[in-house]
Amino acid sequence: MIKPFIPELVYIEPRALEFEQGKILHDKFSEMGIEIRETTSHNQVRGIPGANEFQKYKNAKNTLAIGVRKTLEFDTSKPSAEYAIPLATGCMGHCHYCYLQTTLGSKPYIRTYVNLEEIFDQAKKYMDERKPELTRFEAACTSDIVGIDHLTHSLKKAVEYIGQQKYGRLRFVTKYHYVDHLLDAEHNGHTRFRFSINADFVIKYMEPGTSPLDLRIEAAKKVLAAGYPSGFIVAPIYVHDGWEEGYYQMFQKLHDQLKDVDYDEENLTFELIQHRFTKPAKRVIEQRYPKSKLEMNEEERKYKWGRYGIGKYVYPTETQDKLKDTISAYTKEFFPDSTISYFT
Ligand code: 0TT
Ligand code: SF4
Repeated sequence: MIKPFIPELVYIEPRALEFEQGKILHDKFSEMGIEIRETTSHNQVRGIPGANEFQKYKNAKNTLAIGVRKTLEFDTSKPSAEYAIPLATGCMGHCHYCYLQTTLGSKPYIRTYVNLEEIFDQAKKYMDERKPELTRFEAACTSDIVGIDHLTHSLKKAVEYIGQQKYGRLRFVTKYHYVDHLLDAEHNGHTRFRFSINADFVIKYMEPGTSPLDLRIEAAKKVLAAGYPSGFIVAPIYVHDGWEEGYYQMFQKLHDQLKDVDYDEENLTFELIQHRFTKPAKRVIEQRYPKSKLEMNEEERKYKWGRYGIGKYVYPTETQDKLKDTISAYTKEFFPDSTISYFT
């Protein structure tokens, strides 16, 4: 069975020790007997071991850098939220299709930020600008934050901070089941806790290093019981032999496992995201996961212009409609009172 993430190597910026969180993390990892090295900047960690690029990439995913977040301007995060809240960057998972492979470029190591108060103050500014409209913050744009939070508890602090904010909402998504420390957080119903789910084929062949579906659903049950507004992200929706059956079984299983939990289905959300890739991503994926079953054939896709001029390949309109209609119908069949937030 998969174990909670423990880094093999830790880097720390000297400045991080000026923050409470930095000190806590430093002491924790030194007590755990993990090697801690100094780095001048969490953005430029050097010397991650590895005989070749492949080894270096693997080792980077087991390396944690503790630093001070300097860019306090938040990215936007359509369609899931107004802003991306930066608590961490990087992930120990090895999902073949993951967009972090390209967005993090040559820096796939995991970073956690210790200046939480500054980050929360910035969030407050965004909330103040928009009130009385609610402002939603997505904490899972640049990492699987739940997967590392058993070590840092920064997500838990964010949940409790947003719990106090009349005009703020927090959300994140995960493929991990290490949720226990988050169950007693004072969320006040302001955090939407989502789990990423997929057909067996996708999980089996394309999501190494993540928790199996059964454990994600078990964790979702605990989260529902803890009163969190919850949801599921079906992503990436990927066309493969027998996909209709595969996604149907996924919904069937989800329904069977949730049916004895007492929760408000009207407050359950589903987000549907079709598979997409960019040309640069395809090159990186083919290098890092050469045996992957993930097919990225431009001829079978539709090109969609994107931000910063980097377009992505999505499914052709007809396939998109089929995916959207089919998965929406399953959602309605098994969870008739739930809401589908979007298909993208
Ligand atoms: O392949 C990933 C795709 O999934 C992206 O197009 C975003 C999308 N996505 C991911 C989504 O629609 N809903 C989500 O909840 C996400 C998990 C979070 C998210 C990430 C989002 O909603 N919008 C985004 O723009 N991102 C990413 O954050 C993309 C960009 O790299 C970064 C900063 O904006
Ligand atoms: Fe990427 Fe999420 Fe997989 Fe981590 S769990 S590798 S963030 S897709």
